[in-house]
Amino acid sequence: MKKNLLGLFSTLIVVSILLTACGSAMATPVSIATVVAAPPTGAPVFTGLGCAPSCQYSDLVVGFLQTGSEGGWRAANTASFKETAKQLGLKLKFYDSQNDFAKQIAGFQRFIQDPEVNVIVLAALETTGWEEVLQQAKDNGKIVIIEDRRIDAPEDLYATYIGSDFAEEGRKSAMELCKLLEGMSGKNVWELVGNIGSSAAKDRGQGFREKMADCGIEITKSQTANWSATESKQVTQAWLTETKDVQAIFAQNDEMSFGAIEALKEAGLVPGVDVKILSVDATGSAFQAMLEGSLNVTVECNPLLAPQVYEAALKAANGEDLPSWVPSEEGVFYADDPELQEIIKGRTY
Ligand code: GYE
Repeated sequence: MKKNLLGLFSTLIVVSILLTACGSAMATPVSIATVVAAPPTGAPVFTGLGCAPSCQYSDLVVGFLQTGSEGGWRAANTASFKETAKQLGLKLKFYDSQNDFAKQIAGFQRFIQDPEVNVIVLAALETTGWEEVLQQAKDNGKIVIIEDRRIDAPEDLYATYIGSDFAEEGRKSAMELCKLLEGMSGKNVWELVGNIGSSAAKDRGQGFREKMADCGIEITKSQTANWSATESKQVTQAWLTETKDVQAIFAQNDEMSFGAIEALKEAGLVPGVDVKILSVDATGSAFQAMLEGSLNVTVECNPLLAPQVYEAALKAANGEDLPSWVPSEEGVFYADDPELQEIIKGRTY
């Protein structure tokens, strides 16, 4: 018996040694990365609010840190949050960061100190600089959700990110410009960039560069115009004084394509014909520009994110686990699409 026990015991030791060896062997190479990326045990980042597991939208007080006003996309995004909050009966505290990063951090800290606020939603002006306030928010039991623009911070400091795959928008943009420039000798492209430091600008540019070589596109000029039609007109005018050897413009948002279109017209060029124009966002104004023929293609970026954000906030409030990223569904639209008029009727922004 004892021998058997001894035999059994030694077998157990061997097995456990083996197990630990396997466990650590398996864990070490793979687990570190994923552990940082997603909670290993499926445990929610936030343990829920006092009303969990039966919190309602009326229990949520959301502090929303918007970037500031930039154009049609931003206006639609802000409206989505304000209107959906009314529909769901949740209290929304809206903070306009006026496109100023320091003001956005200050606004974040204000919501951390606000005893009424239990959810903080962030549309980040910059990708970095958030870890400290995120940790403070977590220590104060505030649920944090990142919307629109991703950030570079450990994912266990926020409940989830809801927004577009900007790199994919950049890849799509390059592939569409390749089609537009087919058969053209030159493939010189000018890039109008969003605000430096934002994930939208970084990732769209990176995605575009991943695909542009497929058809020999060259970016011969690239500069920020801060999502603005006024600035992009000035930038394009300056470039046109240097050269007119451009076959296409990649505008990282609709507004910047409108400024470029104006500059080309004033320089005696026909936008959409002499110079192909592609933008990202697909707001109502972009469809108008396509109807006029001055914009050739627009790659969609969905601004109506509030319903998904509030749904995720309620799940987090009830202690439910959330995926680390909820990407948006998006399309591409063409000026030469015979259905364009019909498509426009169905658009809400
Ligand atoms: O493309 C642009 C806005 O973050 C996706 O910001 C958003 C971008 C959008 O100013 O129009």
